[in-house]
Amino acid sequence: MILKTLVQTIIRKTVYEKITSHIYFSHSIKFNVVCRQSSLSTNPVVRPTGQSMGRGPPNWEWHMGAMIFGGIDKERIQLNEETIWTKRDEFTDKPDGHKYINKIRTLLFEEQYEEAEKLVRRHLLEDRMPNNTNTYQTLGDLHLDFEKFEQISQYRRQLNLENATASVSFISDGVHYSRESFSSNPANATFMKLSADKPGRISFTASLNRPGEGENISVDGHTIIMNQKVDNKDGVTYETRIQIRAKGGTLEAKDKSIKISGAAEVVLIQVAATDYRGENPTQSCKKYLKDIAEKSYDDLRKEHISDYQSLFNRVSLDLGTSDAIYFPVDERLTALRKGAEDPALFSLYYQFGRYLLISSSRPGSLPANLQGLWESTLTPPWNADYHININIQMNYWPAVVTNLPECHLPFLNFIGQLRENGRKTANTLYGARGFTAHHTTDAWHFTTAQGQPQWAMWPMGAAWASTHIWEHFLFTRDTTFLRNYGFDVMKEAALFLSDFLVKDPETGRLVSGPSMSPENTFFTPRGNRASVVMGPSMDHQIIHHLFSSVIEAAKVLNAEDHFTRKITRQLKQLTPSEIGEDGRILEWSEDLKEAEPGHRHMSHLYGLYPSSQFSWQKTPELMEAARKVIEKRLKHGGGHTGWSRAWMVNFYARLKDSNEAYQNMRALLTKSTHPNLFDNHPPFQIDGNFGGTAGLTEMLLQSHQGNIELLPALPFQWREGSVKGLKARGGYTINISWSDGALTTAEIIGPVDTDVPVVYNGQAINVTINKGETTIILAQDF
Ligand code: FUC
Repeated sequence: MILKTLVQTIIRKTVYEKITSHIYFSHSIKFNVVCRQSSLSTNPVVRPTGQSMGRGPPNWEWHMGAMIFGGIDKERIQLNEETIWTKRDEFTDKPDGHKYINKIRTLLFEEQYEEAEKLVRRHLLEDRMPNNTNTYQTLGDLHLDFEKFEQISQYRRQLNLENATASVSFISDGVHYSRESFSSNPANATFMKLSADKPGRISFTASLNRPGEGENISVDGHTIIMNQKVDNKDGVTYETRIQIRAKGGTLEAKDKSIKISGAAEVVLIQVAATDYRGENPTQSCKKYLKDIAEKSYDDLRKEHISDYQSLFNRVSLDLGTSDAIYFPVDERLTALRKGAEDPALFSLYYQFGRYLLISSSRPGSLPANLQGLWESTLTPPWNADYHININIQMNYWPAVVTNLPECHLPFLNFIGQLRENGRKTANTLYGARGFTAHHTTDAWHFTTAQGQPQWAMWPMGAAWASTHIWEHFLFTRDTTFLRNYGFDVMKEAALFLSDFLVKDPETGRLVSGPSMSPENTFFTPRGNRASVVMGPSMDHQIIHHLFSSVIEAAKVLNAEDHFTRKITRQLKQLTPSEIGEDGRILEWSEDLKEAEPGHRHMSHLYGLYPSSQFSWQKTPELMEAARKVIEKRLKHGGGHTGWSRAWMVNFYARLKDSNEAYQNMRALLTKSTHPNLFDNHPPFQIDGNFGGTAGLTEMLLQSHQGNIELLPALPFQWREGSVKGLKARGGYTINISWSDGALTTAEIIGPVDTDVPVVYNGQAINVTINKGETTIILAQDF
């Protein structure tokens, strides 16, 4: 279980408007999110198993989080456990889909889009509304009710990213009160210590609640217990326990709460578990509490910090500083909106993204969902599920480049778990082998096509996700992982694509379909809006990425066979990305008129990022055409969701346009970021945080063209700085320093003896790396 502590201003606008919250990071507390008044949050808890999936099945672990609101008289601690999922619905593939596939294809080739879509709805898509699927939910709230504090001063609420602890402190009637919270991965528990600098001053009533139906709440000695089956249907059964350790004072157990009076210090310990993986939640909770029964708060805190820092400290980033660091985060964001420069706010945002990933994705846990795991309601937007047509992939873009490969594993493992259902879906809907998944899934791994054609008719989710396995290998060179797990998954995803491709009767090339370009629509020749086509560009770019990855992986593992030879041939016949009359990359294989030119998805630029099929060296015309796509999208209001804006940053970094990359990074912070730095889709959706962290990395280091490129898109606003510990493909660790906007030194540490081309400012040099040694490169070497 992980525990990290994240201070969050309330995301819900109505609530936010009631409070004036200030969160800031200052120079002395460079990585603190600090607020002056109420309303924040804490976060998750994960337990790493230390196992690579290639070395056997992972031990399942629980993963919890919390959000600390920081109220003075009333403290609310909103609790999360990553496996709290409803299970209302089973998803079933339409049974006769495969019988209609060829008919649908023929209609699409004949440009009879309307008729094709009718058949798609009737025979391929399970019809349901987007918010009518299974849902990830909050665990509930721990409430601390204090007697009224008088004469409050020096209120401060902060999240310290360097040690993943949240704190609230203030002075009342001359007494200094503080509350410190963290979620501990090694301890499988969330802690809050309440203290005061005068004895006997801690008095409050602790209670639990959940906005669900009929929760069972009871008190057993010093412990409050709450449990229930979520949704009263087939959802998981959960339990949470709050154990109270008090120094001095008295504890009075009530029916459903505990009253603490006159204590010198109180430590609250929260544990939680569900039966998602078959365990008995009560037994699990008791075990977690028993395992830490002999440990002191200080020891547990040390253990937590050391666990967290073993990941967090791998990367340090300095983009320069300014007086802004002495102000709260919300004021800094406001100042940024008004045009101020604040380089340290970008490095803070960057490390916040790493903090969030460490806190929501550890080996053995479920992957980070649309809210990471910090969902505060029973009815989250899009069910806080796993959208696999951009969102979950973006969650994992920063994982390997920012030196957190362990945090990538939950996603990589999850892809493999889609296979069982995905095989059935591939066969039933398309008559194909291999496995497939559509635009979204959940903790129960459904893979069927459900909803409207505009988002659902897209069997590319598993394929895109599977490319992450190869990217993981490129950065880690973990051949065991590839051999024992990754290769099989990639190959099976590619098998589906291989069967799914058909020859376009007009061009003779291979095209994919029925499919669509997430989630855009076009006007048909009859003037209607439609989305389903043969050959959307993104499909072909994903297929190119996955097929090339499988072929390369087979070379690494010496596992070339009939299938890899087949996809090598198919790759050559695949329809390439093409440029339309207006100079933009075509989104669909025909030059169709998009209904929403400012659409948030820019799927046909997949080849620019996250894939690397477009480059200035090899395909400059596609790079120019990609730029034109972005410009048109932006001109028509694109980039309006957090993740869309974050994708822009990555695109511009790949285009090596430092100014546009920076301006879009600024826009991400000024237009799509809550005062606590959570991404604002709107509403809160965590992908933009992760996409922003990935994009910033991409501005400083790239390694997708067979070389290591230093500072490919460094904006002049970050003219003094350094970064340490980034990862490049090939398994290199890279440190870079710059001054006055220009490289000063770079250090490369490689896992093997080799030569590697290093590029800076358009100049390439060949650098010899000795395994494990640091090779220093100076600006004058270029
Ligand atoms: C995709 C996006 C939406 C949203 C949803 C969760 O469908 O198009 O903007 O992010 O996922």
